[in-house]
Amino acid sequence: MNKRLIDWPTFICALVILFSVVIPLTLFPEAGAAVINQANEFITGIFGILYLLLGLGALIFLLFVSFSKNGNIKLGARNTKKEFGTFSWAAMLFSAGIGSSILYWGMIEWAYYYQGPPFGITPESEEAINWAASYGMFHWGPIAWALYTLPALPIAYFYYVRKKPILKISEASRPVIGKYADGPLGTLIDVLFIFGLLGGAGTTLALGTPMIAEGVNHVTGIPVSLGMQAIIMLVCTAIFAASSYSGINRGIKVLSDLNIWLVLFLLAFVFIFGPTLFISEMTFTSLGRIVNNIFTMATWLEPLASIPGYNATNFPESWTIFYWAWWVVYAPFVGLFVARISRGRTIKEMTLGTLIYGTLGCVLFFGILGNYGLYLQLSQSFDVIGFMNEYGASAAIIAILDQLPISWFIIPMFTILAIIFLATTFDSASYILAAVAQKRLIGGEPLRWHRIFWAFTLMILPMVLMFIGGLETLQTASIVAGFPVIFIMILLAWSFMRASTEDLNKQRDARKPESITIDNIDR
Ligand code: NM2
Repeated sequence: MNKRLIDWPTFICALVILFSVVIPLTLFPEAGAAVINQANEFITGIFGILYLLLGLGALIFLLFVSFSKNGNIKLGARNTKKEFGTFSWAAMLFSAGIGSSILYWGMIEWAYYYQGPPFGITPESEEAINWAASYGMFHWGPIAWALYTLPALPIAYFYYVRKKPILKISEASRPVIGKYADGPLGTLIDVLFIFGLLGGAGTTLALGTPMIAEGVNHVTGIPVSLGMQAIIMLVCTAIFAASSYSGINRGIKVLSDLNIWLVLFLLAFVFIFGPTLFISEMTFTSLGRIVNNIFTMATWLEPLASIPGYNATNFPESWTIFYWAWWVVYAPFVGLFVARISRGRTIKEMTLGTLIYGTLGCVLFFGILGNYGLYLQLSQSFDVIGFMNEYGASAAIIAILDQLPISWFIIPMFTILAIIFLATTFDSASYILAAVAQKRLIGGEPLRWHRIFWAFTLMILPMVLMFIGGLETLQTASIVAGFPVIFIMILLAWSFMRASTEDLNKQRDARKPESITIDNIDR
């Protein structure tokens, strides 16, 4: 246990902030929940526009970079081969960036939009149905993936082009903040990132645990209780802690592969044994609707909501802003991960690949799982909405699956898949948290005990909140914990542009063939 390797200021500050949230929430649960809800309303109400600007800005920025000179920079020397084939690369980035929440929202998000559509549309009307099938894909679409990809640019650039083994957000900000990266400002950036990720993980667990619990209940008959959910959380933690402990090339990779095969099976099964034609047509039509309306959807803030007497839907705050905040808190972590697996690709390949494969993957989930549930509702084979309003979303998800053939097999498989999906996100998250709270890595990896430490720390807040009955409060933790990460995102984009443009200019002026950028331009 090499204590000198730990970056103590970052480590301690992150824990102090975590406990300064956990302890008051434990002692004063109701007042604590009220404060969190107010902070949440304040941030989404006043600063919602910042999130939407960031989302749209990130997508435009990435498209601009991809087709600029900077996009041709290769991550590695000119003759470096791609470290991973495109299939495993896409599989790994998808498994790390997407957790069990896609099973939850992919299955049930449409039901919320169907009952509470945007743009003042009448609930449960045909128009509401069309938007219900499209909005989920939009919230998991190109803008969301642009938020994930943006931090990968500076990180990958420093790692492979400037050849500094950086696994810290503060380091990736160095071209802009200079030597302050080594002082309190650098620590603050890393701590805010850690805190944001803990909040994002809280949202994931607050949604995932009850769903897994419903699955376990369906299979074993054990009633869903606090104790049972606590055991589920602990089992999940043990799995991802073990995977993180064994490292990227073993546990993390094995789980990712398993994850992708199980997912492909589930999606193919629902597609073939569900309403194949309806699923295909609805997915295709929804894609067209998104392309047609992307700017309307990406900028809709319901400005009339502030006019007295207006019947506000709060749709932007509850959905688009909430989602962008959630993607933002995970983004630096996914950026670190994507950067790490992208050796041998150009910036353009990495960027467009993440945007395209990420979006496609999510379209498959929402298109197949979501439209299956929607079909059950519309064809009146099963009243999903009635069931959900009575028993809750998690139970409704399992009940939808129960309508499939061989559901005795599909439901346990879905439950195991949810656990693995959660684990493949959290194992890489604890790995990256350990890397960020360390001064340097040994053999390119953070210390093992340190990874385990963060695996269990990820679980503390959700566990405490579950016992005091605040799991629902935690669903919006991403918003409150992640607000400062907006500024870190801007810093990272700026940092990449500054460093890569500086190098390209230097190379142009010096015309030295051996300069790093020449070596890294893919021609
Ligand atoms: N995102 C993709 O819970 C999870 O699936 C992790 C969630 C940010 C909405 C990521």
